[in-house]
Amino acid sequence: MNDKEKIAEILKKRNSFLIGSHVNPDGDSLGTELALASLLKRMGKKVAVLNPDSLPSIYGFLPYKEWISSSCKENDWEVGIIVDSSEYERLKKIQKFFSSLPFVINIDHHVSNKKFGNLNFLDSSASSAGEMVYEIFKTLGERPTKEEALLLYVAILTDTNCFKFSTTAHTHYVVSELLSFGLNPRELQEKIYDIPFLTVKLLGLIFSTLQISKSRKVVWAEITREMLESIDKGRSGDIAQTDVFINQIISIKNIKVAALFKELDNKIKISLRSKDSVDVNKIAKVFGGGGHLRASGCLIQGALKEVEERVIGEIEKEIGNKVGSKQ
Ligand SMILES: [Mn+2]
Repeated sequence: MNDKEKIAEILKKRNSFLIGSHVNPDGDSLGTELALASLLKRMGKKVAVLNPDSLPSIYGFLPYKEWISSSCKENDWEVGIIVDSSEYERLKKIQKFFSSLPFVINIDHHVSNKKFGNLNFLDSSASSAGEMVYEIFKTLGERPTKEEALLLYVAILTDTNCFKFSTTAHTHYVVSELLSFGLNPRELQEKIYDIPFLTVKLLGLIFSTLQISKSRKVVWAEITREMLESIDKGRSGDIAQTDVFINQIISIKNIKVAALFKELDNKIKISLRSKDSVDVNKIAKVFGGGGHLRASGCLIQGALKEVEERVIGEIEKEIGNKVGSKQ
């Protein structure tokens, strides 16, 4: 029996399941855990879903989101199922609800998974945990409902950033099956990726500050307080979704690193993204920040122009070192 067949047997035989996932929930963790919870409820099982953090507002349209909570009174669950989490510690404050359970299933697609479960169903070639859970539906011979298909589609859509990353022929095969259950892909993409009018206006101002370094490998842009005030009249402050801007400028052809400098009260918030192998986590660490290899950030005290000069200098130095070390 392979891992998904073993999981299918456990889902059939056991009666109560506690499902959970990582901090900062995303489309994959939410879609996967809710689809699995819905399937188990249809099979007549007792199910609860736990997340350490609350639901981001863009996922407010997901069916069954009201099932998610951040703690539970009972501790007599027969099986714990943890999805989309490379290590136990990613569960933060809900970890304690799983550590006392007699059996834990770990379903994940991260290369770095620590195999913390009693049963580990791992596939680093899968685009998302959602793609893997669809395999469990198939193994059980269960056709997803329209709501379950929507949840699994959202999981795959968001983890591949609209099918740009980690997408294989198998991913498209699963998506084509999910769409056949009556989903409207354009409507779902709009709900997740369309941005508010004021954000687009601000994007216009930010683009006008775009600069490129001498090496033509680094691009950067600014969000000043003045811009935010002129667009938003100080109303919400919520329009500067940094991810939207930085994801736009990292898509510029032939560059390696993108930086966005946002003016706060007496500090500058810097977001960094990279393509190829430049480690922006290392650069952020120089300034007391951190994050991931290709996405990280830091906070620096000082005036905008002076901070820009220091950070861009450090990025150019890191790119220079990389080129040097290859020779
Ligand atoms: Mn994922």
